[in-house]
Amino acid sequence: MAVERTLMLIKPDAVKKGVEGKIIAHVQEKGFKLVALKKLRLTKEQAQQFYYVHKERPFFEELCEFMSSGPIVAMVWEGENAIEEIRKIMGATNPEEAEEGTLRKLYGTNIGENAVHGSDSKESAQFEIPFFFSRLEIVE
Ligand code: IDP
Repeated sequence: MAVERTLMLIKPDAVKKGVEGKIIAHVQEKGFKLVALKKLRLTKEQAQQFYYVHKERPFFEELCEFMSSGPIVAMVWEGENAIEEIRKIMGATNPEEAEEGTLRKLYGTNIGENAVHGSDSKESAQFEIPFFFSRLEIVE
């Protein structure tokens, strides 16, 4: 299996709850390596650019409002099959449907405010990582 990099965000709801450290520790304990990290606040326009693939979906406006409503934490994680594995660690989109022990079950609020984002494919990781980080900000 290939070593991959994936982008993960800790969304504003989880930052407000103060669980950034717990989320980072959880992913580290699963064996992944943190190679980039920053805290920032997106403007609504930046959130729209980041989520442009969802622009036709009914929740797009709500999602971009939420994602720009407060600070987030952006991270790049590295490891074997990282894209798919980190999606498993996150759990289902709706925290009510997420498996016990997943990040969304543990820390999510509802289907929109669901604590974390993770790239869902190699193509999305290739767009999402450089959206937040320059090459110099990713530690080899
Ligand atoms: P994912 O984050 O699990 O990949 P997507 O369906 O790609 O889920 O949706 C992207 C994000 O949009 C979700 O993480 C969630 O924050 C938000 N979202 C998805 N479905 C809804 C909804 O029905 N209402 C409000 N927000 C939603």
